[in-house]
Amino acid sequence: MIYDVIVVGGGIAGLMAAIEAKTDTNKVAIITKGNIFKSNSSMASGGINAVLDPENKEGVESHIEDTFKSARGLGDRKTITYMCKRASDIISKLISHGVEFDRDEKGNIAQRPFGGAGKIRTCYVGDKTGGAITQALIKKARDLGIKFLINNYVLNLTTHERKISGVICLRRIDSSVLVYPAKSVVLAGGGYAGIYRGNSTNAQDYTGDLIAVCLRTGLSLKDMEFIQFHPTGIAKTNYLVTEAARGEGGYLINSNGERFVNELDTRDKIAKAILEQQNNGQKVFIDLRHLGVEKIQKKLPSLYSVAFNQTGIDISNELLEIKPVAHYSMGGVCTNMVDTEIKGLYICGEMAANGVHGANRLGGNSLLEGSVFGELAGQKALEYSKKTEFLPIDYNIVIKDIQMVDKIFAGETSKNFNAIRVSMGNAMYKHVGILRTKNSLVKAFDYIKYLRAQSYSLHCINKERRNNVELISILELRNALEVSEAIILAAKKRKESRGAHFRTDYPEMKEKYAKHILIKEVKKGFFKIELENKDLLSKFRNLILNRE
Ligand code: MEZ
Repeated sequence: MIYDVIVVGGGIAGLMAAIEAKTDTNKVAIITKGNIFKSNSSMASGGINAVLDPENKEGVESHIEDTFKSARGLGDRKTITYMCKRASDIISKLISHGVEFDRDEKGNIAQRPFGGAGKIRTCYVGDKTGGAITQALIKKARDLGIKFLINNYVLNLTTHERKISGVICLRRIDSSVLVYPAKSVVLAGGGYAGIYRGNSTNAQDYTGDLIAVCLRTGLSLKDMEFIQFHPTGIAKTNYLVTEAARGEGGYLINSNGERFVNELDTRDKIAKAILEQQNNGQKVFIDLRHLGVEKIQKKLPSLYSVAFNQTGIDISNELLEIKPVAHYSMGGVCTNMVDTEIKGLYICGEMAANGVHGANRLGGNSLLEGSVFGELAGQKALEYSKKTEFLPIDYNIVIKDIQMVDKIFAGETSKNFNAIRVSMGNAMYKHVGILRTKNSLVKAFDYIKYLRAQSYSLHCINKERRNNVELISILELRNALEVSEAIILAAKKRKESRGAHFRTDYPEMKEKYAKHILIKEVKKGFFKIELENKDLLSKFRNLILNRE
């Protein structure tokens, strides 16, 4: 089957893109590697930021300013402005697609306070906002006749003269390598915070597969060192304690019962303050007892039941121990809004480094970014598909992918992919976590290099081709290790502290580093890493603009 537009990723950005790209006559498909209901978007529980009245110029301006300030000097004003101005219309569009936001007594959309925000602007559906939005969009996409190609793992992209021509996938059901030709492609495959396995809110397969695919396609990565640690994961299980818990009035306290931070500060500052408490031997808890059981059950019903089911704690009566956990990746593939250096290829959502979040993202801006830039990517992909033809598929890459899969099945191994995956997550959390030093980064680099070498001698122990979980895990692991190396290299290069990147050996923010770090794979396994030279980035932007 061939499709005019293929979207990879079933989170909010991918769904919005597919819906925008669909017409009565064209063919649009969404490819996902797993369960469509388990995207990371559905984990962003607390809400989506928007100034609802577009005439409220001052309100929109303050959203722009808060976002820009939070990005710590690495925000792109043009992209941020576009997103904040589009927010009100996006909320209306989501409502028309079936999202039922919570309302106040007067019937207006209710909003709650969120961290780093000068004004109250976070719209929500209880504490299941991301889940509610993605469910409505999945239904809308189905009604429009968008095809869901689930359980397809993207191996590579094919291009012809730097124009997109198709997507190469591994079909999980029988491990066969397939090519889906397309006139245009949108990538919205999520971020890479799942690399911090065992220390992350992300679903465990959010480990940057498509980011590695983009590296292999010759695209540049940007801001890879900026991993957002959400201040509050349940200490026992890493499950997200939504920021809405603090937005609704929850406190953070230590073992002495003392509050030690402004709970509505930005996430980078709160996560660091919590870690400092823990390093001083304190445990840290979220205290919601004063909110009362009625408010908790109304505003935070999922947290109430999850906390009880996972830990036996009744949050209306007891303290819940928390710890910071990897939650979001600010870095990703370098884009200009949604455009890339490859014609017909658009990138949006968490995997795009479009400059909206810079060094630190505001809570509630991820669902907004996903929907706004998903919408734009879908519109652009549709327009492009109308004026182009299907282009030749590069079968050299397809053959190499078939050979790679056969090789993983053919050999024997004594190594265990799961042990390597767990070691990777622990090493990244320990050495490339909230606090970093040159020594910790060098240690992490050597270790990841070692694991990377090991990963190339991994083979499937189970040789059955139907639904082989091992095969996907090995491929994911190789990608994750490649992305880990990029994170560490960028973190080593940034000899300062800024936003979510804190170097204890360079605790100050430095003017010299008010720049992005760009990474490109120059040959298999070798990265070129450079501090952005303004000309370089504007050259890249011009390249894209001149094409249009
Ligand atoms: O934007 C987010 O990451 C978000 C809303 C998370 C949350 O705490 O609920």
